[in-house]
Amino acid sequence: MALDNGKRTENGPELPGARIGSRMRVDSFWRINQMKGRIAIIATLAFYSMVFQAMATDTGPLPLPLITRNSVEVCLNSRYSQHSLVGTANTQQISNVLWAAGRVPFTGTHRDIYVATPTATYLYDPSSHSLNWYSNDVTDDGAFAIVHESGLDFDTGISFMLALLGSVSLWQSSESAVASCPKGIGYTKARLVFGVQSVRGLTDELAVHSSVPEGESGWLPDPCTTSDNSLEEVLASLNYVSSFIQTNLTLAQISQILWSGYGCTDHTPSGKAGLTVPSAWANYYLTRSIYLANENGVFRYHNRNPGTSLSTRDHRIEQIDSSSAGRGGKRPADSRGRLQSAVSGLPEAPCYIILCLGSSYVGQEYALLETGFVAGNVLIQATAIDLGSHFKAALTSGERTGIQGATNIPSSHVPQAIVSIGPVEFQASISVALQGEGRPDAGWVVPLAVKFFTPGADVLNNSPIYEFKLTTAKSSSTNMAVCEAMGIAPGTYDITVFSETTLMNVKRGLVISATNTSVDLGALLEGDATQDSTINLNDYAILSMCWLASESQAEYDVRADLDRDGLVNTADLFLLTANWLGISPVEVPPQQ
Ligand SMILES: [Ca+2]
Repeated sequence: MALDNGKRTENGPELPGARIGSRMRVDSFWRINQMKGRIAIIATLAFYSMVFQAMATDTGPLPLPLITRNSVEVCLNSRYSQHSLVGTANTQQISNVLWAAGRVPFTGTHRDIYVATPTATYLYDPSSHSLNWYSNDVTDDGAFAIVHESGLDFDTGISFMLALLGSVSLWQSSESAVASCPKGIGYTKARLVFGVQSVRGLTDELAVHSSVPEGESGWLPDPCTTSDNSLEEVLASLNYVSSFIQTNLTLAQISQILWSGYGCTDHTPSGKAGLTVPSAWANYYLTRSIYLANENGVFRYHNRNPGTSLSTRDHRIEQIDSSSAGRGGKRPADSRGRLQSAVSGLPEAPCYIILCLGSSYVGQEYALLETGFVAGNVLIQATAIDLGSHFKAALTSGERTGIQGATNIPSSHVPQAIVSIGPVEFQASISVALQGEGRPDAGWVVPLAVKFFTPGADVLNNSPIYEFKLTTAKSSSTNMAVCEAMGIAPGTYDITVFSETTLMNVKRGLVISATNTSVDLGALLEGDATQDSTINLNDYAILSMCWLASESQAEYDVRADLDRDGLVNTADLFLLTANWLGISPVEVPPQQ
């Protein structure tokens, strides 16, 4: 939907004219983002630092976003809306909020982010973190406002949610506090209004515990309200992915995800128990209509007890069975395969959260915005605990009924979006040094067996968790043989590596926690031609059988050509004798 050709109204500024500015295609946007690991945070922020040292005046670059060190969890727990917004914002405050708004994915074809200030309205460019003048319309409410095109409510909700968390994070920083409220009544565009004013401050006080006794069906452990992550660093590398490791979530992970999405805080607006998301008029449109589908079945999330009273708090799940939908016949508990069949483009994931609205709320802007709020929180919380998320919105009517049929969700609860959640497939860049001074470039291309074990494993006898048969390439920058191991779940591993004629190296206690972790597995010791884990007379026998043979001759045996230069000679003998009586595995010192 294009922006209206509107003019300034009595209620607030319009964004006249056709939409302008850059649009990123969803595909390329996320292909780029998937490549960014946590390592890229430093590079990203350093880039901003170098390019945007100058403070913005009215257009141009914004300052580098401030890193507050406040955790995702404490910001979620502390969030609340203030409705009377005043004060004057500086560019640093606007920078942090807009940067957060622009970091998050969108499910439609485009998204433009505008900011209305007391001076003018600007179009924000997330790729360069800068402002372009758009119109002379000014905000008539608060210090500034983020404005999104109407009709893109789910995507707007995601962006607004992360933007306002970015403002909450400033509550404990070198900047003055920034309060917020999603507004829009009387406006033709969705807007999130900010004020610079006093706030309650951050709190890690947990307001809710499961009403179900521990260990019983429906019980959820207490969510964490603190962590050592930093909201801005998590935002810098959001795990928005469409490929997951099919490992089921723990109950602690499920508890944390559900609480982040729609859990209670200790804020009490209008006598109602506040949540991690804002809700227009404290209506809480998704009450009792958030469902979780995992290996054990389908569950409804309850944040109220008893019933739906909005003044109450709870944190539990209730299993949905065939009777809840008024349908005959019991379906198998695990609905995930049926969901994948029912919804086009739904990734295979170990866990789905289905965001529904009651029939009477369907199509209402504020209800739809709220589904985006929930999705945004789930994405940032999942990232903070090393999980990834994916959104599927704009469901067709066929997909909606298909979801209801697959899960036994009541027909009065209309699915609006599905959030897929699971461990992210991480990648390890493996590098080893190869022996042999005369090794030609082609000799750096060798087969490499790489195995990942649970820490403390007997790596010669235990079964690995992952096993890769890779081929190396020569890295000209490091003079190492390198290769990539893909699809690893985050965790701590003992990693082994060996090639056709080398002993096995092992490096223990390696933490795979970023989307691309570099692992230096040391120098592989040459000479184990027989691959019996020791370098001895058996290996010498193979070498002596083809002594002085070149690769064009029939007696040449590649297993004796340790430096891969096409000739079995003294260079190979020296390598064998240098490593004489060596035994696998060779322990490589822990990574620094
Ligand atoms: Ca050789």
